[in-house]
Amino acid sequence: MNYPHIQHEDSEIYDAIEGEEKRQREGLELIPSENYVSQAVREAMASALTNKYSEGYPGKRYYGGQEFTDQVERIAIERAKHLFGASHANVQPLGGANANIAAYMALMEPGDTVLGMDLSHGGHLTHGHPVTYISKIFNFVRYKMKDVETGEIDYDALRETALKEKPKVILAGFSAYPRELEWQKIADIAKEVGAYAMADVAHIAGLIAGGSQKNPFDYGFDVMTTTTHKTLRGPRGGMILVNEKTGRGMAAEDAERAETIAKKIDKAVFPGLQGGPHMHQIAAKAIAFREALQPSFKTYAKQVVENAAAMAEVFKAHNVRMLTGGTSNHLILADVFGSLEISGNDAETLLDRAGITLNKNSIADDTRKPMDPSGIRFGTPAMTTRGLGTKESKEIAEIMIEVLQKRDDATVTAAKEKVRLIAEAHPVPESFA
Ligand code: DSN
Repeated sequence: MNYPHIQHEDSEIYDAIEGEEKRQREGLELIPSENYVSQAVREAMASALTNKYSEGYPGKRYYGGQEFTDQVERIAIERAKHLFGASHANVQPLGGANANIAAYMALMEPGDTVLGMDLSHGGHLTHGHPVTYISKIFNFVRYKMKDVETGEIDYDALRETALKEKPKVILAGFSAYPRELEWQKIADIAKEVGAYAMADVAHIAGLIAGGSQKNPFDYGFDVMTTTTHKTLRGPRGGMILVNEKTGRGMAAEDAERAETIAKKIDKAVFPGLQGGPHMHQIAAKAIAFREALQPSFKTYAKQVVENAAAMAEVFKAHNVRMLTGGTSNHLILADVFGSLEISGNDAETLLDRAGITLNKNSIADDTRKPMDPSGIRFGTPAMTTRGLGTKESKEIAEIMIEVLQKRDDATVTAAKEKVRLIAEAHPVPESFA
């Protein structure tokens, strides 16, 4: 993309943007929550829609001049519903955190309880980490994995906790869990204790949309929250979806229940939590949803999972411990401190020097500090967008292991050149239409 006006008017920012463009072009992006969007998505983000205030919802706004913004938001809503089989979509959340907070506000009163995944077992900050304000408003209790070597969730303990704590919401979702959840078991427990079943699918939304992972709505979940910029490959943003086919009662009762939830969610997003929606971002979401509705997105989602499995194979062959023993989705959590005697932070820095970007990550019940934990987390959504397949995935995993084992300058320099050649041979595509 060219930025002639920025270049002419603000060279400091221009240099930083150019630097980032080059970094993304020449390196390999393995942060599992990142991706490359199409030029069409980027054009929408830079469009005149950024100038507009549109508080409210299509047909019911607090400002004039909404002819085109209404059109954009209605299209985004319809595509989102279609993509996930939802009865309602709110496409206004500015990010995943906002989507989660708005969903909590819609489904609960202050002081109510949420039963969610333990944060050190793959949950997310917005699932009630003590550093967040939301943790002071709602009461968060936890479930965990039964066995960190297989990733199996302790569903019996989950049920017992649900019976004891009587949560208003059972939250299923994660930002560092490499396996698929048993959605049905969680939905059944929610039904048994009269809780809402909420899934935070931020990491796997694209895999669900592409048919490579199960859709929680097919198992009776009430609400899904997600970001739009991870595997879904859209602009940075969030979204909340509602399901009317929960099977909790007769179809008409379920539809009424879903409608009530939908109204509460819309109110919670605006005016409850946010002001004017970012209409340029909503247009970009609509474009990404259209891209995800194409048959080629199914191929993409399948390849993301196959590439992650190929990388896990290499790590396994080198006896590097992976939490849950491997992966069934797009990400891998490796215990590099336990297996290679290098901390997560040092591994991140070393691989950065070799042109491979990933993130340090705590592992389950980590005894090390979050800024220098035992693990690294990496994944395949962005590299798969570049057209890399299982052969290159294995090659990259081998490069990573060699760098982490040897750590000397010559190895890092040689790795960086290999990475540059792989990246050069697989430029980021401009279009997925
Ligand atoms: N920061 C995101 C991630 O990397 O998973 C979650 O919000």
